[in-house]
Amino acid sequence: MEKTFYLTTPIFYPNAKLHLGHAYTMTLADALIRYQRGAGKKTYFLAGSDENTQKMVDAAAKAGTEPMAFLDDIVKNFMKLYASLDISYDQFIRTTDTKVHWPGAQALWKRLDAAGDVYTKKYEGLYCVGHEAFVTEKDLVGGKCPDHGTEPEHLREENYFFRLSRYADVLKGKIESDELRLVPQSRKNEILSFIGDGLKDVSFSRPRRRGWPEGLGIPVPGDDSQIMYVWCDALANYITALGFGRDDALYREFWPADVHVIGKDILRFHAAIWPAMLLSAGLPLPKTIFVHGFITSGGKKMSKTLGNIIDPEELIETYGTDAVRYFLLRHISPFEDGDITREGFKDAYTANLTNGLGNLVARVMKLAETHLGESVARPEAAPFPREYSDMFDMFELNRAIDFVWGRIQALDERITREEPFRLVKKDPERGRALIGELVTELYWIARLLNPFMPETSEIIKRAVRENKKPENLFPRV
Ligand code: ME8
Repeated sequence: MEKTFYLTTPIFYPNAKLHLGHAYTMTLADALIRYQRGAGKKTYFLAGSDENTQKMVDAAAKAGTEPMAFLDDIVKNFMKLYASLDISYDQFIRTTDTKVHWPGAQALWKRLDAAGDVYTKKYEGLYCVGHEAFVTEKDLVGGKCPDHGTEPEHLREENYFFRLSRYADVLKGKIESDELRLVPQSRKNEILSFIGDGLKDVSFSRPRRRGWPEGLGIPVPGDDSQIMYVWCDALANYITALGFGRDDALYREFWPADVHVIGKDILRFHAAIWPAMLLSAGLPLPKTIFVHGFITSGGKKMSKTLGNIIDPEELIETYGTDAVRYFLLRHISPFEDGDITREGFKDAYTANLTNGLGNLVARVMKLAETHLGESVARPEAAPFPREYSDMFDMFELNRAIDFVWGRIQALDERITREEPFRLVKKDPERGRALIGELVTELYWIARLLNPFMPETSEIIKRAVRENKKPENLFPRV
């Protein structure tokens, strides 16, 4: 069995605060990595921000702040949100980091160039700043980008191009054979059909922008008048963070990535452009790309532009970190879009956390505290049930947490059926044995909950260790 596990997340644009959609990506990623850690792997979890962008410069101008200060501020907010969500990342990479990120991005560029895959071309086209990508007339509705509601800029430039077209066939083969595995199957089909139509070479640099501050945008090696296209720059983060092009100890240990976690909007960048760059550079491809759907609110993609944002901080303040993690992981399918309403959230909280798990922990630990002299033996090192592990391997995290809830329910039912509170009075020895079994099962539940609700898991484990009923876990809201 492989001993290491490297997981990456999209480096989000720091042009606005993150919303529940971003929180969703990070929570899925965190549950996956905690599972792998619990299963004994040496893990590495990367997060970051994608900073060399026009949209950030625009947002800073709008806020009346100097761009670099604006960035620092927003990045602090990213980290604050990750802390309140209990995201256990190992590194936060910033693409303006000239020491950590730039050497590797430039080294990668040089490899593409050496492979003969970089050439210059005069280009004219429509550029959507929202997407940070060229778009075509047929992507527009009424002359505007339907996702961002903005008119694209007309650009006429001389750029460096990347010979993406060259890799279409190889890529297709690798995706078909699952050498580069795409999860779920529907995304695999989608990208195969996209690649099957042929791939066009992509513009990979931009002329250095007027109005951009010093330190924004990675110079193209050998041509200071150009900076790297933001996606070329951003995708490289997955290896530059490991020290590619500077000090590659981590790179040697962890690359290729076990999984890139992404949302469905950035599939083409990750499953076409990025692996083609790696092929061109002669580097190994990531093993899996796991593509989740969108969080919608009122049936529409949650997004700043649409103004239907739910602020994760606000939910965390009201319900607590683990309640938010619980909801995102259990009540949203990782493969499809899922709608979130504040009412739905509250109902699930009351039914499954306050009345469900919280109540169960209180009942079992009250019995233990009252009737057991000492704590019970704990199933500390037993391997996870096969079914549960398989669900993680398939990225079916909602099913894995359903599995835990199945055991919560079964334990509840067992208490109702076997009435330990009566039995312990009638036959103390058998009663205590039964209570011991209930506590052992509760400990199992805590272990299985760890990837999803780490703090709750720890509180339950401690309660069992100390043989003491904990404080109310999920107070009524
Ligand atoms: O694309 N539901 O950054 P970005 C679920 N910088 N997930 C959502 C979401 C929603 N409503 N809205 C956003 C970029 N996301 C690039 C990435 S990676 C080398 C560069 C999440 O800030 C989801 O993970 O636009 C999506 O893929 C990502 O945010 C887009 O983030």
